Amino acid sequence: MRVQKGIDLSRFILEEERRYPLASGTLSRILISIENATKIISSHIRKAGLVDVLGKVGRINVQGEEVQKLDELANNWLVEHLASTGDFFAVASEEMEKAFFPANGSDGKYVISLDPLDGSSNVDVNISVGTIFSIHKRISDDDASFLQEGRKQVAAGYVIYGSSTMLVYSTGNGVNGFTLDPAVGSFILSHPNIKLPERGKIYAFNESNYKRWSNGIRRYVDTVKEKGYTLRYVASMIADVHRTLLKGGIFAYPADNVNKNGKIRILYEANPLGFLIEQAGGIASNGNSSILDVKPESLHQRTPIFMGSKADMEELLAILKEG
Ligand code: P6P
Repeated sequence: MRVQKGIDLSRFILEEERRYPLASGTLSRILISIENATKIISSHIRKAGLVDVLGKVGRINVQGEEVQKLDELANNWLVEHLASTGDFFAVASEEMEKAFFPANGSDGKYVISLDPLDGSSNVDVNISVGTIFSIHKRISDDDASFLQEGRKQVAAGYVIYGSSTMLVYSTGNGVNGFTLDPAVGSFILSHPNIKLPERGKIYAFNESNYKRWSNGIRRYVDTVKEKGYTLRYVASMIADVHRTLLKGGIFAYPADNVNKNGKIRILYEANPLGFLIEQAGGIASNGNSSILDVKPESLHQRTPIFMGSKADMEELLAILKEG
């Protein structure tokens, strides 16, 4: 679809829907409900230091992590907004141990997996965080619909609350980025048809884990350091992947002798962000195969993850193959 900068997200979504005469408009309505919920989150994050939304709730979530106040608020705003559409049979979230089945969602055609506020521990120190979403078609009357391969996502995207608030998403026809204009409260197309550079001289690995990595990972990092690559690591996946989408290079969270299955969750981190990376011409892998071909076995399953520029990823995967 030919797109021009400056159109707002709502019009872009509706124009994209027009390409599918059989479209019922449900997916468009869902994307607009995500847009509205994330505007509320953005507004609260922008003034977090002034209102009582910083700090911890004093509870540990299903991940074994301290729940931040904004985690809980972001989850509640999103789930309430999405449940009210009646379009979701079920909602899964990093913040909820089990899937939620909205009362008015019994005829819902979709299920959605959410990371309401990825990297939330960074909010207190004003580092970028984000909301990540992944949408699949409903194929069952239970939570098995969430356990589909990432390649079957009908839409995936994120909102990054950074120096500006941006929504980046794909329905399988490329990746487009929209910047929130706070003056008018609309997301405006600012980054049409995002394509990853073929190579980027940036590696985003938490190198403090070096001693815990396999020999292959260490060999790759040693290689890129020799080639003069720059290390950039925010410890907020959304920020690291957003930069990778625009500047190239690789974001990775490998398995190590502490996180034996990796740290990143398949359903609401690796799959949606991997979908965008592959839609933008990059590669997203668990080290052995495309992450989008992995069939998850549980809602909060973790995975080793490597995603980024095609040339860099091919070199990494070749080194990992050597063992
Ligand atoms: P580490 C945030 O908690 C997160 O899930 C990702 O956003 C981020 O990439 C990763 O963990 C950071 O983990 O162990 O490097 O601090």
